[in-house]
Amino acid sequence: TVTSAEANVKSSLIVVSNRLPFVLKQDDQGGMIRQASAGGLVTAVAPVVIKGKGLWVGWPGLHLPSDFSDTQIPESDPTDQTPTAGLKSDQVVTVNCDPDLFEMYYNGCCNGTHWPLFHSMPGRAIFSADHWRAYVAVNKLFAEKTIEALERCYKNSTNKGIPIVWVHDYHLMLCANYIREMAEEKDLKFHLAFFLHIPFPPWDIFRLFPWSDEILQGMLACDMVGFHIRDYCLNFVDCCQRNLGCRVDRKNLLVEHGGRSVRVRPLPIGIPFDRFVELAKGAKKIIKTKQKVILGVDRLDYTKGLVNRLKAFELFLERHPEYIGLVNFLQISVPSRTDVTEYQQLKEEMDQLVGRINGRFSTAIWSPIRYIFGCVGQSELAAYYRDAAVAMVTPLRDGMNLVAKEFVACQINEPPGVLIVSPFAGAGETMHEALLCNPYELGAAADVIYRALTMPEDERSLRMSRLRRREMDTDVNHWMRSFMKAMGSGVEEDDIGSTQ
Ligand code: ADQ
Repeated sequence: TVTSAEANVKSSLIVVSNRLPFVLKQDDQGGMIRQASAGGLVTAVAPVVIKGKGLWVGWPGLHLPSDFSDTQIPESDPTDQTPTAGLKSDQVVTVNCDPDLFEMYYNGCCNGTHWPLFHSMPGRAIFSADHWRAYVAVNKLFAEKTIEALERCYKNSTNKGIPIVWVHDYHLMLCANYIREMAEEKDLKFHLAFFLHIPFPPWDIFRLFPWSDEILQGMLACDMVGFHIRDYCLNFVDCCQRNLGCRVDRKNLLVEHGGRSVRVRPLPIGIPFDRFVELAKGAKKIIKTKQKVILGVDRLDYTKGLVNRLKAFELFLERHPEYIGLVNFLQISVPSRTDVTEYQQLKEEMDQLVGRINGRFSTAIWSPIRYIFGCVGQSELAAYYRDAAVAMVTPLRDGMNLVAKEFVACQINEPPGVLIVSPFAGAGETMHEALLCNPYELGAAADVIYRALTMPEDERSLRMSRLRRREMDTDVNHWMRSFMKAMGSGVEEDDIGSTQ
């Protein structure tokens, strides 16, 4: 008999994402090693895949030889403690693709077109038919591999429930449609869902994409389509009605398509809250100055509003020279998409801006901005989050933004610090007790910095305790449960992993 938590996962989960939850690397002996990744998404999703004997379909982070077989994927290292350690190699389906085609799909269509367009920055988007063809081809390839995963799932699993296929993000918006077509030919039964991690733009932006109908049809092949917040759901519903002429129900968030009723759901993602609390409790102190620290942590991406943030800080120093020598801005930027020109230009712009502001305000013993360009470890990050007086999370546009949530989780000291968040991030919609700051309006942003630095202790405590309570209650495991519930699949508490 099947006992314990496994019995409670009624359906196997097949996750389809651009990247696998680990990367494969060639070792010195010509063999292959698995290097785990520890993001919050993986932490929550991997245990459900593992326990339900599901599978994960994705690109392994390197281009494999064309004769590569998934039987060559190594098992995880016995010392591996990460959530994917229990994912057996036969639960993984790699997508291997011609490097030139992958480049046009990934840097071309995904990051060159969809990323800026979906963040409502059409001026930065490149519209190329070649890139689009590559996107179509790679989405088909992912769909073929998902069918392989479904067949494997039927063969291996003892679960009686119908498997759930869960496709992730803007890289794979066409995939569900191909999966449905290919599966119909083979008479495979499954539930199909999609989740978008970035915003879904309003219709007048979305329609600029020459193949926008195909994108909608791709997503509408699902039984359920999830977004972080209701506004993105409504944008999507609106586009389905205006582009495709679908019948829609805005109140209940339903779209009729192909004789089916597609559910559209807000599913705001959370973080592994308890894990960040533990990290913050154990992290060594790094910030040792008496100066108050204003913190920024982001991928170096033009959507994150880094240039505006530094300019707002410059204006703050101009208006409040009494803070010279008393406050530091610490910006930690992790390099991202470094082979894309837009990102190289942003790096240069940031380097110059930091230099200019530091040159303008520095004294012999103090400089206003410290700028770390690199990835910092989780424990170090927790120490910065814990000891900062203010966190500025001010993207120009952002699906959710996990940094805002990680900061509040790590604010374990009394009195706590202050969170400043942009209303144009999903987090700005849900984290009501944060100070709102429009990053486009530099004067107002400078005033918000002043307000954060001068906020009375009791107000800081009240705001932070409410923010922390909400993030604790709606952590990433809550998100995973909400997804399974929205799919109508019973999952017991035990099946969603502990995040510590
Ligand atoms: P991202 O655009 O990557 O995610 P975000 O949600 O902020 O943005 O997540 C970034 C992650 O990277 C955080 O977990 C953070 O700790 C980490 N990170 C950032 N800078 C770092 C550094 N210098 N060193 C180490 N770690 C660093 C996309 C969407 C978001 C959405 C998420 C999840 O764009 O809007 O919240 O997916 O759905």
